Amino acid sequence: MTRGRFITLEGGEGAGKSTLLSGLESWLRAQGVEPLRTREPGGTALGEALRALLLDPAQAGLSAESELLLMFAARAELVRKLIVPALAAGRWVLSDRYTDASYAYQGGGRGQPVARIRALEQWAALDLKPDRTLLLDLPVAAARARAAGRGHPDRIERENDDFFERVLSVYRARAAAEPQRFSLLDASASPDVVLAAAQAAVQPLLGARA
Ligand code: Z5A
Repeated sequence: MTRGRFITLEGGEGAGKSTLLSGLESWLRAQGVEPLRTREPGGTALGEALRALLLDPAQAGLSAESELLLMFAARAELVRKLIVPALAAGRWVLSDRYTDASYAYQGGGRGQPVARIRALEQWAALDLKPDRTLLLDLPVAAARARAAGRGHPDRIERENDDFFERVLSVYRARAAAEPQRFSLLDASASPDVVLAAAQAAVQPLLGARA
């Protein structure tokens, strides 16, 4: 059995990940691939419960350490219960965010040490890396404008622009450091153009199927 492919989407708030995931999912189906779609934090019963807690504005005082550990608690479940079994069964997995988000938000945004996040990635997430990561790159002001139309901001969306600038700069640095895994997509383009760029980035993985 050929192992499935693991594709993750990353970017700041409102960068268009959900929109792109839907387009990518339909396109993959048309290519004969039935992907499993999931999201982080979330994707399992425990993960979704932790997501609700993590995004709840009532948890405004949550420490950066607790936030990091809860993100990885959700991820430990998702990796073991869903992602690894699916990949082993030959399925493709599409995830709306994954470990890069912890480096960007808890590392860049909250200032948690990279070495601590790396240790959690190795232990809690089994050091599982995506085959391809699509980074939706969008300036913070544009992301803010998109998010503004959505009503009640969650706990993390309430952070200030400096926080999101740090998040974006870590994402960009990670993409520059691992160009073989990351594809940087201009998220200010129209959804069709973003989807076409994502298809071009994923196409080589289709060709590599046995
Ligand atoms: N988080 C963390 O801190 N650490 C971690 O390890 C993980 C996560 C895994 C929840 O993530 C929060 O968890 C997130 C990071 C943190 N907090 N923040 N901020 P999330 O992914 O669920 O939340 P989000 O980043 O706010 O994503 P979102 O709200 O789902 O947005 P999106 O999926 O990127 O965008 P969208 O819903 O597809 O589009 C947003 C709007 O823009 C919508 O009106 C679209 O119609 C429009 N749109 C989409 N694409 C376009 C284009 N190309 N042009 C114009 N308009 C567009």
